[in-house]
Order: sequence, then structure tokens, then C-alpha cells
Amino acid sequence: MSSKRALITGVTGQDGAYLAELLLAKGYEVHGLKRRASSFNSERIDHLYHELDETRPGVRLHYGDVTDSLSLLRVIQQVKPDEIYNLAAQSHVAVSFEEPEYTANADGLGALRILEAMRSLGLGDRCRFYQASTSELYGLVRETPQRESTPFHPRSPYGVAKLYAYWISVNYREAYGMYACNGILFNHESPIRGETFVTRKITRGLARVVCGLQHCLYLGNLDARRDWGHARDFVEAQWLILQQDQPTDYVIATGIQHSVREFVTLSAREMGVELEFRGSGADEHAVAASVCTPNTKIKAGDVLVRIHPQYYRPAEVDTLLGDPTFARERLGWTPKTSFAELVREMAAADLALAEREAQGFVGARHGRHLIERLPG
Ligand code: NDP
Ligand code: GDR
Repeated sequence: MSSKRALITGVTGQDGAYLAELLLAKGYEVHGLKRRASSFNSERIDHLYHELDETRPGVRLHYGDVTDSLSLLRVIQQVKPDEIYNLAAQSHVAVSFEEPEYTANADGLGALRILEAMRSLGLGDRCRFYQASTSELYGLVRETPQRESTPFHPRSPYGVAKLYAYWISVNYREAYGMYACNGILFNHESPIRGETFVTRKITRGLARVVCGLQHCLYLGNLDARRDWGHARDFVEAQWLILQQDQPTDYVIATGIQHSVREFVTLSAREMGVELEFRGSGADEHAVAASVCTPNTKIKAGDVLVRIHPQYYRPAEVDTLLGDPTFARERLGWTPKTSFAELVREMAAADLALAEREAQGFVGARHGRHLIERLPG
């Protein structure tokens, strides 16, 4: 068991929750940066938080914000971590077109603030830094599959902000000899994925349609192709990246690509509905061709999915496919969960959640924890 101390920014997000669980299981003392919100924002880690019971190891939370240098200095000085995982970000690509300045501040300068805090507190030579970089750096792809040497061409304010964070991490490594690494992670999902990312939107939306809680699911570009893995597998790579003798940057991906349309089709099938896509462009829609789900009111011929122009982006990333060879060779990392298993897990969790909602149980948003918390 480890006696290391880790600080996770973005601990209340999808990856933060899985990473905190992983590090606690490895014996780390885990600290998390949590920003103040007017409503509860720690649902994903509530089961890991036992602040009032010192006999149980759990995540220790500190208020702070990656746009606020003073809070970062205070928390890093207090915790004196061995490892910092910078996962905090305005992580929604479409939202970054609406909030480009905030996205640049949090996603770009946030990394700089942490690196500079580490340096000025004299932790530069003993604390390791992980930067949550992204396949969105590749954007308009110049080479397929994308690997560590593929040139970047981001297509959104999010991608551009993350490009700064990528390079400032490399720069602090080269300029000051700091152990700073980028994990260039391709899309990774789970039952606790944010509900506005396309995979969770699909499983959550279709489950609600099946349970009679909404009529239809609206989506944007069904032709977009992504390399989707499971967040549980991907946080293991984040940890491995900081355990190597030498710091460097890694592509973390499954090496397999699917379209949004395929994700929709498979999710519906998991819920007992066979979909048929009709029409094209903005008129495309998916109809239930056959239904074998117990207790549903939907029937063959119902339109379950429609296109809405609101979900198209000003500049799209059409296709991403990662090459995880370097990570496999250097880290010994390979993804454990297949695409089919990922969809099955997400669909089952969201169906269970929607069934509870249909019975009048409201409160939690994330399937996994809702199920865990239910009596019986
Ligand atoms: P989420 O959106 O689920 O989580 C983001 C986290 O950052 C949340 O805890 C959020 O807090 C926190 N946060 C946002 N802004 C600030 C801020 N100003 N100060 C402090 N905390 C803040 O993202 P994921 O868990 O999916 O992703 C983790 C990281 O990995 C992100 O940086 C993302 O950009 C990157 N990434 C994700 C990929 C994916 O497919 N999931 C792929 C590649 C990179 P709150 O809960 O209060 O909103
Ligand atoms: P992405 O994920 O932009 O790849 O960023 P998202 O799930 O939002 O979109 C994937 C693709 O699906 C298309 N799409 C839709 N997307 C959303 N959100 N909603 C829709 O209704 C919809 N319809 C079609 C999108 O156009 C896109 O092509 C995620 C985030 O987690 C980033 O933080 C991370 O860096 C990258 O993955 C890797």
C-alpha cells in the first residue's frame, strides 16, 4: 500500500470520482479541490467522503478554483502533495463556443497556475503533475490513427485552451526539470458521465423515452466518429503515467472507432428496441422498428430520435481514432472494457434510473450511486 498524498482538481467530475476511488484503493491519502456551488455538486464522490469519521479513509475536500491562484497556493501549500492530477476544466466542447474566455481561463491558465504554485512553493522537484490533455487537440486530423507525434489542429475554444495547457506542461518539464506529463485521452464514458455529453445523453434520453418520461431524444451530428473507452480504465492510465522513471506524454485510447449513430443503435438494442434510421441531414430520424421491452408504452413506428440544429457545432471534429501503442509498450496499459460492454453498462444503469424516476423517486442523477444508495 502507498503512503503517498495526491491532490485531484476536478474531483467532483466523472474522472475525478473514478481516480479518487482508484487512489484510495491503492492506499493514497486523497485530497480534492471542490468549487463552491449553490447546489450540491459532489454526488459522484459522496460515497468516498467521510470527513466526520477519521477512522475511515476518504477524500478530503478543499474549496478552491483553478481560476483563483490564491486558493490554489493555499491548498497546495496545505496538502503538500506528491502527485497533482489536474482534471478541472470547463470540459464541454459546445459550451466552449458560448464561454470562450472562461474556458481559456480555467482550461488553459488553470494548468499554468498550478505549475507555478508548485514551483514557487518549492515543490517543483518532488511533486509530480498530470495534465488532462485531450484528443480534441488533434481536431482537424492530419494523420489516422492519431499518436503522440501527430500535429495538433484544435477546432474549438476548448481545444485551443487545452493546447496552451499541453504546451505549458511540456515547457515546465523542459525549463525547470519538473515531472509534468500530458495524458492525451480520447473520449471515455461511464454511467456517471455528465448528462450533456453525447453518450450519456443517449442512454439517459432513450431510457426516459422507454419509461414514458419523455417522447423523443434530440441530437446533432450522428455521423461524428469517436474512439470511446471506459473512464474506469482510463484513470488507471492517468495514475500509471505518474509512476514512470521519466516524465513524458501519452495517447490513451482504445484504437477502435464508432459513430454516434452506432452508439444510438446499440443503446436502443440494449433496451429492447430495434431502431431504423430514415431520412437524411436535418430530416433524419430514428423510428422503433420493433419493441420487446416489458412495461413500455412505445410501439413500432414511433419516432424516438430526431435531429435538432441546436446540437451542431460551429466547427466540428468529425473523426478521432487514437493509437495507444506507446502507452501499451511503456505503461503496460490496455483498455479492459469493450465498446459493447460500455454501452451495456451505461444503458442498464440509465434504464434502472429511469424506472425509479417513473415510480416517483427523484433526487440523484447518477445511476450507479442511486442504485447503491437505495435500500434493499
Ligand atoms: P467533468 O466535466 O465530468 O469534470 C470536470 C471537473 O472540473 C468537475 O469536477 C468540475 O467541477 C471541475 N471544474 C470545472 N471548472 C472548474 C474550476 N474553475 N475550478 C475548479 N474545478 C472546476 O470532466 P471529466 O471528468 O469527463 O474530464 C476530466 C478532465 O479530463 C477534464 O479536464 C476534461 O477536459 C479532460 N478530458 C476528458 C475526456 C473525457 O472523455 N471524459 C477526454 C480527454 C480529456 P463541478 O463538479 O463543480 O462542475
Ligand atoms: P466531445 O464529446 O465533443 O468529443 O468532447 P461529446 O460527447 O460532447 O460529443 C461527441 C460527438 O457527438 C456529437 N453529437 C453531440 N454531442 C453532444 N454533446 N450532444 C448532442 O446532442 C450531439 N449530437 C451529436 C458532437 O458533435 C461530437 O462530434 C468530449 C469531452 O469529454 C471533452 O472534455 C474531451 O476532451 C473530449 O471528449 C475527448
